[in-house]
Amino acid sequence: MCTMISRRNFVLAASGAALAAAVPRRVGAAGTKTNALKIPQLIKGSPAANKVYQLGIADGTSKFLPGLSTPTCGINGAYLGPTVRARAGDRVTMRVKNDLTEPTTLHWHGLHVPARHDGGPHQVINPDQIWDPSFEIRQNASLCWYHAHLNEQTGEQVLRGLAGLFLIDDDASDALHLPTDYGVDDIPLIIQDRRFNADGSFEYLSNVGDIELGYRGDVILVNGTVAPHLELQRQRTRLRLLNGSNARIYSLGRADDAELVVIGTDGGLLERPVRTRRVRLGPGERIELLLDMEPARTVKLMSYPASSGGMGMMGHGMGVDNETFQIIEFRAGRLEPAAVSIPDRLIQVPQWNPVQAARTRTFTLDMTTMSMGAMVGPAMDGSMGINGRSMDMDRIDERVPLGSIEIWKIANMTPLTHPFHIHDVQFRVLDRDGGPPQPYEQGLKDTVLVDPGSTVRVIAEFADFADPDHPYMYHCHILEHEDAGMMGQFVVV
Ligand SMILES: [Cu+2]
Repeated sequence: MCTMISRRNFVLAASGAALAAAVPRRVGAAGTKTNALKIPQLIKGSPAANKVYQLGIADGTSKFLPGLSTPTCGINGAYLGPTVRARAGDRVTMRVKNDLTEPTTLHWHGLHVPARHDGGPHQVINPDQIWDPSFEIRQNASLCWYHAHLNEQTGEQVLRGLAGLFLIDDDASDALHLPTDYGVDDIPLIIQDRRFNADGSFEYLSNVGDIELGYRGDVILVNGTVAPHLELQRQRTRLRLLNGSNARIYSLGRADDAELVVIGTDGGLLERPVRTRRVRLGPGERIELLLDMEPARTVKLMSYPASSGGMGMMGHGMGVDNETFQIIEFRAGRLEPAAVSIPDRLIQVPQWNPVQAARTRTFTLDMTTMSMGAMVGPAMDGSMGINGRSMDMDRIDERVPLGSIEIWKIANMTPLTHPFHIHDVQFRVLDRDGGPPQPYEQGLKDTVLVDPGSTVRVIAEFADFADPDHPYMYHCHILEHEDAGMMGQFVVV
């Protein structure tokens, strides 16, 4: 059973020195023994005009560390959930049963669905209840995901395991003959970091930095596997990565320093493959890679300090995420040849011209205990917010006219990088401090990293679902920040 901790009751009174000391143990490979990567079960829904997916949320027990059991939560299993696979144009019903002893929600992160079906903080599923939203898949082939989104409890429920992948296929993607054989040459990788107590349970909010910096763990899990390896069966493998961590930002690269081949981001494929030595992936973001393997080789996917690899960035602020560690090791099995070469062009990514925008809204991220250049505090109410206000379930912050194209300008005056997520839409990143986004960010996205002192502009069309009564969320995807109030609500009207 998940313990209830109200973020708002957690006293935030840290000095800079206390926070520096609060950065947890360094991520270490726990010995040299590796484990075969677990692959989440794939569910395709009942083969009817309306595909029904059964998702049962329950408590469970997982084994991550030798000789220890960890109380966890999962969907159709002890930890994490199955991969939902659907197709653009499908009508789907998600039949979600809550067998926990506490309320939860399930949000379809990245999906364009009516707000009342979005699974945000207002769509509470009480214990023993079934919630069965039904919607049409109206978007590009992409790797989306689902996770708990209960107000002030998201961090802990996701930490315990309430997350899974949502794969969408479409004709344009199929025509490219990219690898799509799930678990064979199309490999999901949910990257998370966790800390453990001596009894094997997850350690959470034990540390003053857990809220202000966001939770960091010293053990990396991929699909719930500690120190994973995977033996590849094809010369070419598609890797679909989700940063499912509460707060950690990864700067991904190969140990041999060869380039990564990026073909997709949050909301679908890029226009053409991007070759780069580093990909920065914040909480909630996804990336799709193609990995070509040669016989008898090993490829190690690593995370590096943010400022390494010629990224020309300052890092994520406050000295966080500046470690080097392994995520997963790929080994060459008996490799079947790839059918086709990597296409030069992938898809036509929708884009909107800034002159089409009806208006620009500004969202300034606030941490009342921190400001640029100096630590101040203790905070008046220990809260975090956007535009000077903390999340209020009863307040609608923005009203967006149906069908309008808008620019949302996200300004970060805090000393930490924040991943900003908008529900309902897939946006394009226009610019970061007036300069272009990274090449691998130039596709449809729903989450974007905003660095300290930086301003990012995104553009989106708010189509299809007007509803004055049910809001969508926008928020920081550092789950501890979201739970502390760095979230707001908009309605499409
Ligand atoms: Cu944040």
